[in-house]
Amino acid sequence: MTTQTRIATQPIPGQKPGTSGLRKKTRVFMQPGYLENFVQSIWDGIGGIAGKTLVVGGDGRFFNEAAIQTILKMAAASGAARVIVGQNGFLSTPAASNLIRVRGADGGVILSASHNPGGPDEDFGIKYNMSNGGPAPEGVTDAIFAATETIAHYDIQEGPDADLSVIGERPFGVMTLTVVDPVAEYAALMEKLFDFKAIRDLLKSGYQLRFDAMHAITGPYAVEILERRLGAAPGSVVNAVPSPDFGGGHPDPNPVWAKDLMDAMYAPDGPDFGAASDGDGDRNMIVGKGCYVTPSDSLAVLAANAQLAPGYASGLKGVARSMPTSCAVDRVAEARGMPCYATPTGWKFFGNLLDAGMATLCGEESAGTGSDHVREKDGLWAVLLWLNILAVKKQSVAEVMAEHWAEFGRTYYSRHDYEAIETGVANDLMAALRGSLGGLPGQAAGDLVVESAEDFSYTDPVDGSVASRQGVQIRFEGGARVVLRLSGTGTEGATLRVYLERFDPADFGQDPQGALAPVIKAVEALAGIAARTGRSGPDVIT
Ligand code: VG1
Ligand code: CO
Repeated sequence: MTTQTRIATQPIPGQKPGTSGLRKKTRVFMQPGYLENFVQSIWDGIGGIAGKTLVVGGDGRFFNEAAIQTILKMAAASGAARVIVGQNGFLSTPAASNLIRVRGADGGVILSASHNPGGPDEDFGIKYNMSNGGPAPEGVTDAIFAATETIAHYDIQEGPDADLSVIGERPFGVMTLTVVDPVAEYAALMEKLFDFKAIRDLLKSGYQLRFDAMHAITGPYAVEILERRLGAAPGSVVNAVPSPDFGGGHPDPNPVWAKDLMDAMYAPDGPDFGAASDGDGDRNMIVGKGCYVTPSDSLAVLAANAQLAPGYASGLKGVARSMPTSCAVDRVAEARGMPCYATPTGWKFFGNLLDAGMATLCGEESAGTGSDHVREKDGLWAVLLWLNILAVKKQSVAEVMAEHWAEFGRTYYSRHDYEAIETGVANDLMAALRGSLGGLPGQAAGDLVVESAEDFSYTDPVDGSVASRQGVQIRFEGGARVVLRLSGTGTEGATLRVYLERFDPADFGQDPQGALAPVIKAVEALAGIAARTGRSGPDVIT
């Protein structure tokens, strides 16, 4: 027996979605009514869910299944027709995006705090995706936030939890619950896009591969695709079993948090190809034997070579990058005569370009790359596209990079993060910098001279919507650039991100931090980071 109950509630401050949904400490989400208020506000913000079909799943972190049970009971109480859930509540972010699309769902709820650690004292998150499979655009997240500010009650079904362990279809209250294999439909899509035979032949030839799933959601996907379908040696996928706290680590695929993989790849007898993905499976890191590929360079290489994979054989309609991502891909686009768009940080800004057929490939410097096959960035997809390219070119990762730089030049790039700064200090720093922009052009900064300075504003070429204050962008004479913005995914204080780049047409062998030293000095002169924050250097350098 199930009964619907209407529970009186009141607005809870601070439920404003950031770069990628609402992210808070797990204990905040576990407070009575906190999740319920936000979920009801999603339903209210999108105009109700009566008669609709939703996809629901998450990255398996602590509180994942409990949150899904609440969402199912709230979907049933608000009259949803059907909810499709991954077995045991598991779905990677790109797999959820794919399911929304292939099942013709009206939308989906994805539970994840992505690259942030998980556990009772770490982070949790929730976001809503639209019927195209992509993150809700700002107009929708604004409506959801507005609903959180006026909420007076939520509806929930009482009674037992749903059984998510058994695949199949059954009633749950008034709606139908469909529990699916989280991997099957995603793996089928990958088989359509890539030349599995060519990759299988490469792996059969003694090629050594190591994929670090970082105890996160991609483990089951990578084991099925890389080991079972493509024949990588058993054990090639490491840390393959998802754990609620990611083995106590940061599921963030970069040289800092995936240090074990980096060490293995730089060992004398290391594997030929290494990769890692993040908590919810939408980010990727690519590293060859003794050769780390920055995400911005990876995007450029994929843009230059995607046509070697069957799914992209007819070429790319265009490419897009987030504004702080390096301009390496712009050079590929220019050489190949394709349009290249620069959007604000966050995947939601790519959706319209992909839907309109204006871009095929998109990417962010934060290790996210993807295409129009879904409407999220996709970690395993990037790994498979790389493997497909390597299988066709019959080159090592280092050879591919050398050839790429020889053709397009090298854009040295790095991101410096200052984490958990006091919010007031971070806001003051950005405000002072914004206030100074008008006077900067022509001014010296360290050994460089400012060419232009702006607070980035984006007008969506499809629907005309405007996103302003998206980060300070300063260009220097001679082609260097720095971007400063505050993170929108953190849960403690503020994180200042400083994105540094310098183009070099000829000298490809430098250490990136050395190559960027003049830019680092210039940004210190302009923003006074050390003096304002009291920090002697960044907490994380990627
Ligand atoms: C970060 C990255 C951004 C990415 C976002 C979500 O945002 O910089 O590029 O889209 O995380 O990634 P911010 O606001 O902290 O800089 V994930 O893998 O959450 O889905
Ligand atoms: Co992620």
